[in-house]
Amino acid sequence: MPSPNYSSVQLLQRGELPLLHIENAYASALIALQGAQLLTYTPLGSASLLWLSEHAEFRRGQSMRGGIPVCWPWFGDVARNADAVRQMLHAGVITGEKKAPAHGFVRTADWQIYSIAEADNDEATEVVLRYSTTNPTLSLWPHAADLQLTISVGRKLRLRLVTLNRDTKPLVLSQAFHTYLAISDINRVDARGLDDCRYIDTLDEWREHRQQGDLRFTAETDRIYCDTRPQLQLRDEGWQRTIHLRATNSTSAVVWNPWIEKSRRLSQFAPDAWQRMVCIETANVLDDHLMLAPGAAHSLELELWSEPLSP
Ligand code: TA6
Repeated sequence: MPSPNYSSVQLLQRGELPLLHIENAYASALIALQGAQLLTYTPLGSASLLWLSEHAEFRRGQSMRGGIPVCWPWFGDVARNADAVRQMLHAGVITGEKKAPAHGFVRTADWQIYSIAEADNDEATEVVLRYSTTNPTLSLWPHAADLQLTISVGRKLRLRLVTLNRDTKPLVLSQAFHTYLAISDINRVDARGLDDCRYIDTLDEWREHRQQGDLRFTAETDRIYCDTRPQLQLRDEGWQRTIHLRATNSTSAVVWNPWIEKSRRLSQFAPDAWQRMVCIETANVLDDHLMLAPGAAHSLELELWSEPLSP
């Protein structure tokens, strides 16, 4: 792997994993090459926008809890994905002979550095990572596709995940940026921009509901919002900031907080960590899954930034 010789990028190792550390005039970030997983994003003079578990383990073959894991080519439990998404898996998975990992297989795969660029005016550092479906993942999902994740670190954070169908038949898949946001206190935040959206409550036997107003967190929350608007916000009274998420080519989003009981069952997760994080995961899941013709490409994009609360 080329050792990057850029002033704002350093290659380092943590535990078993190679990481890229980015530091420029506007922000710093940490990216694990495994899973192309962004772990931290900290604008200059601000607290990190992303939450990373203090118990995160940097081990091969295991996603770290936090940052922005990439879920692809299915979301969560594969059995809960659209039929057309599930039918893309190897027959052994459908019959139960083979186990399919939650959230697909690319978040624990080795991605390659394709390019690193520093904007002339030091506005942003852009890292492009690539992954191509090859063995052993073909044994789970026997299709040819290339993934390219572009991560731009500057005043704002920008992610662009391009899927190219390199196969001779259509691809059907679900995907998500599983974004863990850092917050002051779960009792002092609310999610906005979801008003009047229908959502599936995975904790209420996947029944459909409709969001009334802003979403405050008072218990375990695990909801899949449909027909979402491009702009979502997480308002944080405690840290006097609003985190903005702008999604492109995505009209579904998952909102998750494990609360007390589930936190006790989660790996890499302190018992009280539920008070300091919320996931808002912009996605293409359920009816919003992708159908890509041979040779076609799709770009899932996310822009993330924070602003002080308006007085
Ligand atoms: O964020 C939605 C979700 O599917 C939750 O149900 C929970 O399982 C979470 O993802 C974490 O998944 P992970 O496999 O990373 O532990």
